Parts: sequence; C-alpha cells; structure tokens
Amino acid sequence: MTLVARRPAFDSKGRHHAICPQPFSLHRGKSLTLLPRLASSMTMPDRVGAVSAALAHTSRVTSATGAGSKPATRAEHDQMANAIRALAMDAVEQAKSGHPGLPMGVADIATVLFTRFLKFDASNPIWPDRDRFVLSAGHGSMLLYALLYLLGYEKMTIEEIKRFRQLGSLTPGHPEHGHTPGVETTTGPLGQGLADAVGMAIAERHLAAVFGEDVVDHTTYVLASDGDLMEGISQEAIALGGHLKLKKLIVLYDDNGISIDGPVALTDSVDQVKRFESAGWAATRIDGHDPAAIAAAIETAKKSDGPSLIACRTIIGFGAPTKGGTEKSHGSALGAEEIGAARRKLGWSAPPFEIPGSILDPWRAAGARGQPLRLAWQQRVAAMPADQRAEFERRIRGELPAKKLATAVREVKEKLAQAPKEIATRAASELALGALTVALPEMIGGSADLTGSNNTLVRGMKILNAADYAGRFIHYGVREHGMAAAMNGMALHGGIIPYSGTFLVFSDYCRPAIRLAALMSQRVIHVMTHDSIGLGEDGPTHQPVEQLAALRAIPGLKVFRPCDAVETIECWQLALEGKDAPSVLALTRQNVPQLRQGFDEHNRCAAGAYELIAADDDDAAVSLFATGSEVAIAVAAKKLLAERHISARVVSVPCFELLLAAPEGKRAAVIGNATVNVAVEAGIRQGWDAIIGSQGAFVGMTGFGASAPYKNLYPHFGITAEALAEAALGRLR
Ligand SMILES: Cc1ncc(C[n+]2csc(CCOP(=O)(O)OP(=O)(O)O)c2C)c(N)n1
Repeated sequence: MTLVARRPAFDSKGRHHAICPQPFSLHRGKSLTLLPRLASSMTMPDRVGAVSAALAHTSRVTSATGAGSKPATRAEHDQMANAIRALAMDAVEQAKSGHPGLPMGVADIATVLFTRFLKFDASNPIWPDRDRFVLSAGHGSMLLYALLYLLGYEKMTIEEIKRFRQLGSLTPGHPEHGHTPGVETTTGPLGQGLADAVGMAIAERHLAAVFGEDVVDHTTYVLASDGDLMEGISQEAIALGGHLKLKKLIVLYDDNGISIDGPVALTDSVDQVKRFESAGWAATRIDGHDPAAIAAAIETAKKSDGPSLIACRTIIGFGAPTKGGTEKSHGSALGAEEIGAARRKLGWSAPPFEIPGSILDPWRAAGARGQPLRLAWQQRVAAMPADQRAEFERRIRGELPAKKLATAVREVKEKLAQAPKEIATRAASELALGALTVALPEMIGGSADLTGSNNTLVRGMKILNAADYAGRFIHYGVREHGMAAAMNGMALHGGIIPYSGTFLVFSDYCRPAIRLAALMSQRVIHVMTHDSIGLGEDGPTHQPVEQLAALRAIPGLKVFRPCDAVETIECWQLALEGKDAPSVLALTRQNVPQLRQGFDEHNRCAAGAYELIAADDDDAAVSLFATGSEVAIAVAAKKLLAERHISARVVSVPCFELLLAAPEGKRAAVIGNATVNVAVEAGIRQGWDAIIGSQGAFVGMTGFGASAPYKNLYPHFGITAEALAEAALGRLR
C-alpha cells in the first residue's frame, strides 16, 4: 500500500515538495521479528566492545550506537513510526485538543533518532551524560509523550497518554520541564527550545573541557519547526551557536512548509539551509520520510566540526488522507472519520491507545539500549581522582560549596566594614563577583555587549570561546533574548550557574526566557544595570520605569534591588542560594553611599526588607520604604522629618518577593504600624500597595524619563527627600 499526500506540501520557499512519500509496506498478519534486529542497532559485539573500551579507558564511546549500527528494515521502521502517529492521533482526538500534525510528520525522524542515535537510558532520565533532545516546537508535545511511553519511561504510562491535556496529568498541552520526567526543557513559546539547546551545548563543551570527555561527551539534538525558525530569537541562537562552533549541536528542522495560517510561503521566503550556512553551520536538506537519508545525515552531522542543521522535508500530518500536508492537521483533532481513514492508509489496525507487542517490544529495547553506556560512564566517573569526582558530582547536583561561599561573602563584608565604599551597585557587584567567582567555579558570566557597563567580567576571568571552552565569560553579542535562553539551557544542563549582563530596560528583550526560567525553577542570575532615571543622559529609551514592576509580576522570579555595596553582596548570596529560582539584580549606574556600616555577618536582605534605621522613639509616625538608590533619599527624608519633630523609620526593601513570602507575623513586623507609610522608588507604583497599602503615599515615576544628568533628573521628576517628607507630612495633616 502506498501513501501519497493528497495535497501538495511546500517548503519554506513555497516550492512544492520534491519528495515522494515512501511506500508504506504493510505487514498485517505477518509477525515481525523486530526485537533481535533492533536490539542490534548497536550490534552485540559493538556494544560489548564499546563498554569494555570505556571501562578500560582506552577509548571513548562517542555515541550510543551511531556508526556501525544496522538499521531496521523499512517495514520495521514504518510500524514503529506509525505507533507514534497512532498515539498522537488518538490522544488528540480523546482530548479534542492538541496538535497531531507535527508528531505524525516527524515520526520517521524521531524513530531513527531515538532507536539508532540518541544516547539515553529510559530507566534513568537524568543521567548527566545523556544526549539531550529538545522538542523546540513544543506544540507537538504528543511526539515527546508518545516517545516517552514507547521507550518505557516509567512514569509515562498509557493512562497518562489517555489523559493528554487534562488537569494533573504528565501530558500537559506543551512539554514542561520538572513536571514530566524525560522532558529536557519547557517549550511552546516558539524559538525558546532552540536557544535553550545552544546553552545546553555550551554547557556540554565547557564541562567537557573542565572535566574531560571521558565523563562529559554528549550531543544536543533539537527538533525545530518553521515557527521556531521564524522567531527572532532563533537568529540570535543560530548566530551564537555557529560562532562558538558547537559541534555537538544538531538541529533537525521539520521543513513541512506549513504553519497555522497555511503554507509558510504566505509569510516567509528564507532559504534556511543558506541561512544556517552563513552562520557557520553545516547544513543539508533531506527527505524527512526516508530513514536511510535521516540516518546518513545524522552520521555526517556527528562528524562535523561545527553545529549542524538537517532540514528534513516532511509532510505535516503524514498519513491523514485529506488533512495531511495541510494546516488542517496542525492544531486540532482530526476527527473520527479522518483517523479511521489514516489508520487504513497506514495499515494500523490496533485499537486506540493499543500498541501491539511486536512494535512495543523494539521500542522498549531502544529505551534500554543506553543502559550499558550509562553503566560504563558510571565506572569512568568512579575511576576519577577523588577530588575531581567530588567536584564534578557537586556541580552536577547543583550544590554550592557552602563554606567557600560563606567565606567569600564574609571577606567582602569585612572589607566594606573596614573601608566603606561610595560606589555604584554595579561596581559593588563586580567587587562581589571577584570573590564569588573564585569560590564558585561553576559560575559562568557574560554580557550582551555591555561588559564594561555591566561590570560582569572579573579581572582574570578567561573568555569562553571556540578556542577555549574552559573559559568562563561569554561575550553574547547584542543578543539579550538569546543570552537569557542560552542561560536557561546551561542551568537545565546542570553543572553551571549562569549569570548575565545587560541594562535593566532590556529585560523586556529577555522576558520570555526569564518567564520560562521561572516556570522551570532554574537558577539563572541576571545582572541588570542602569536601573532607573539614575542612568542619566542616555534618556527615556534607556531609563527603566515599568520594568521593576513588570519583573516582579513574574511568579517565582526574585528581583533584587540593593541599596549599597553591602546589600549587593548579600543579594548575590541570596540569588546563588536560591537553587530553584531565577533572580534579577537591578543595579545602579551612579554611585550610592554605603548605608550599611559596621560588620554584620547576618544577611539582612534575606528577610526581603528590614529596618535600616529605626525611629528615634518607639512610636514612629512614618515608615519610609525604599529600594536601591532611593534608600539614601529615604534616609535624607527621615532627617528632614526629624527637623519637624516627626519620628520616622527607614525600611530598605531589597526584594519584594522574599518579604511577601515571609510569614505574616514577620512581614507585619517589618512593615510596622506607623500612621503613615511612604515609599520611594524611581519606577512606577504598581506592586507597592502590597507593602504600603492603598492609603500609602508613593514617590516615583508616572511616565517616561528624560535625557539629562541624573542629578537634574531626580528633582525634575520630584524624587527627592523634600518630596518624600512633604508626602508624609501631607498624610499626617
Ligand atoms: C512565540 C510563539 N508565537 C506563537 C505561537 C503559536 N503557534 C503555535 S505553533 C505555531 C506555528 C505553527 O507552524 P510550525 O511552527 O511550522 O509548526 P507545524 O505547523 O509544522 O506544526 C504558532 C504560531 C507560539 N507557540 N509561540
């Protein structure tokens, strides 16, 4: 029986696909001897040889199977791929929601990749030296869920597949890292997965350079769609990946020429192969329904000395007789009639959600294929010198060297106590990083072309580049979005704590990736300087106004705005210790006085807010709340109020999220019960009511800034001690 697409498919140039769908051989009633053949995708002698070689440390196993493995017959392959298609059709149909087109279209690619190349062990989804597979086109989540089920990931039962997109299932609409074992990263917002993968590949090269390829040697594969490649972030990711010559990064592009609105030709005429080539990638175009071509292309890509793109021409919804090849199969249930016809075309006679043993067995065998490699890897790790092994395992666990960190923080604080510094908090951050990056070799810094302004490059820190992956500072180029997503990838990979640098106003350019970092509970730390009108002359385009509030709106993200050098090191410590959350450090361009005098081992910022200066008597009439550079203004306002015989206290609020997460009693104690609450921040009011109440007074910004020296801007916008005191007095009258 031959399956022919009824409607033409188009490539990204709008050309009719040149591929001929391969005939589907049907073996109904014929028993297939799949298990022995597929188990031999790495032949037994190969496997034994590879494992013993690995154990003997004489050679490295560079792929799970790869070269030398015998492909399954075309018939075997087709049935295995059809299992993916059937599960995708059935799950979407049951949910009456979802995207069958992608899984059905890329089933051949996935079958080749997972049964012959991907190094993984379904019984241990977090084995650190596994290959990573990123489904960047997360709307095709049923591809991943079908694979996890077929390969035998314990948690992914057929019941979970049946509960696709239902509350509490392991099969949410889009893949979610930390929710479903086997999902490497949360995807769905197109382009993010591809950029995450660049970070994963950077992490792999870095850790391989530090610990050796005996223990770190894996490939990152990405399945990307037209939508992924249309998103702007993809350009940043591609350019960075090519520049860094990430040879262990392979992108499989589902070149089906279809997106939601119809043919991609409606909106796009980019030649993706040329585009990737121009960015330094090896790029090729193949028939994505030809297993031999897919395997050959992956073999070649694995030998490349840079990243590789394999543009796989496919037919979306492959197998669906009327909707296949069209946008109608992209994002809705196919309907009983179409599914019935697709089953007949594909020769799939099993009832919904049932996979015949003759097909499930080889899939399960593929899921167990990597086990010997994992065990061999464990032996190699066990054979590492004890100190190296302990360090490697510590980093992979994401545990901090607690003593070293505490010592580094204490030393910085002691120095600041002895010789207080009136410096910008960005400079204080550099000071902190000088100590922290020595204590924590897992920290990898960077900047989106603002290195000198962000102060993220510590003296003596080597640059991470294609010539030296052991370096620890990345010049990301003017690519904030790509940087933030690559950082997510590094954190997800494990073994690295990435920190970045850009201006706070450009947090908007990073926002989708920061949101995903929060959703995935990943420790990435964004150093964002020039955090208010205090940056001065660059003017309103560069002066953040709403960004603090907007960042505070992201659930799970910690936004730190330290007021001086001491708070800066404390906030750094908190960001590092927050293992499961991203952080932003909003730092000043301009100098600020050191308000925290004397040595205090206790991290006062840990409470989120604390009384920096108590009232002169027990009965404060006014509580003055402030963050960052405006804390000094609050301190000055307290003095002005004292001259008017009004007692006021000053509360520094370096982190809203920590304060608001504190138990009620503690929070109430910090907020206090003064007659009047007044807050000052050179940003908008939004969010402050949770602290000062809706009756509280707020001094800040209500519109955009202006271009002028900052000392003129503060009075111009009325953000002064006088205005603060006046606001308090006005409420007291
Ligand atoms: C950033 C972002 N914008 C929009 C969407 C909504 N969306 C989901 S899939 C898709 C495009 C589908 O085309 P393609 O990527 O080629 O996937 P295919 O149709 O081949 O499955 C869009 C616009 C999204 N998921 N992410």
